[in-house]
Amino acid sequence: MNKLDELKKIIESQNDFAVVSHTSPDGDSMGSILSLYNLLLDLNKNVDVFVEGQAPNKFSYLNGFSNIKNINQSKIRYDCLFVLDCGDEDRLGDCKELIDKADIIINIDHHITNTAFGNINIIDSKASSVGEMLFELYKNLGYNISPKIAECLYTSIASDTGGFKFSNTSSKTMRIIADLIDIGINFTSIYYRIMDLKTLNGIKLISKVTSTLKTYLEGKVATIKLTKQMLEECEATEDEAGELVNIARDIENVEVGILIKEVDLDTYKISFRSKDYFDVKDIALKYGGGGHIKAAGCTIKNKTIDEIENELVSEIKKAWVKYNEWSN
Ligand SMILES: [Mn+2]
Repeated sequence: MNKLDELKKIIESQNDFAVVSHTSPDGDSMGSILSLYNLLLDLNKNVDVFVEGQAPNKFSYLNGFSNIKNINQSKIRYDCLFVLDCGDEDRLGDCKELIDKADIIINIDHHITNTAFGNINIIDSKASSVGEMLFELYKNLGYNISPKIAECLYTSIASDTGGFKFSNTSSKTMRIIADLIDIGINFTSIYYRIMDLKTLNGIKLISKVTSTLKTYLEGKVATIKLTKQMLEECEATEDEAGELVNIARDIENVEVGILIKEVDLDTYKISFRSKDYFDVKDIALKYGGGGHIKAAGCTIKNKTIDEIENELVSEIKKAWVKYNEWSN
């Protein structure tokens, strides 16, 4: 039996389902789990959907959001557990105990590092998002994608593609989006909520962080800083402000943007972003971090915030000799 038939048989023959994703769920996690929650309800199944801690309020417009449970509200046993957008069992946090409570584990993910921990593993590292995979899966299984489900899937795909601008956005992604729009969803409102809407405290935090802006190397490098005190003063969490490091990168003529974030006493997390060509991964690697050419990060301890800033700028200056751009 192929995986699709096996999956269909499980969905049709079993009754008690649980659905979960990784800790600190993002838009893809939230959209994926709630799409499947709504689908299983449409199929008249019993289904519990779980998030560790508080589900991010940003996604409260999704149908089923208010029915999300914490692990202490789970049943003793489930016939089947769906784990979505989660590379390994440890990323489930305290929801990991669901693994032992379910007879069948179905693992659906797009992380290349997925450990295939399920009884059935559907993994596609080329998919932009789990939302994109689920759209195809629901279609191939012959299930109806209601507007409620379509809103969830749109949320997943728009989130993981950064609003359809990351390189994981394929023509297939956009065809799926076209189909979701045809189902009849308020995509402008959803897009706005995911990409642009911020809390007042988030904006206050952006204002504080932006006031620390400095530029170096003829304006090609920009740094900004985030301290614990700023978070306390604004009563904001970092994600209420969006991707802060992008503020530095997105300045005209800046090639490298750096965010230096205080996480603990004498411990700082550094995020690097480059715009066109500078390999920031090389800088992060020097400090035991890693990442990609245009997005990388590392942690630096036992130095002051100013020492870190000066050191990073001089490392970047040294590395820059390999780019002809600098001699212009
Ligand atoms: Mn994802």
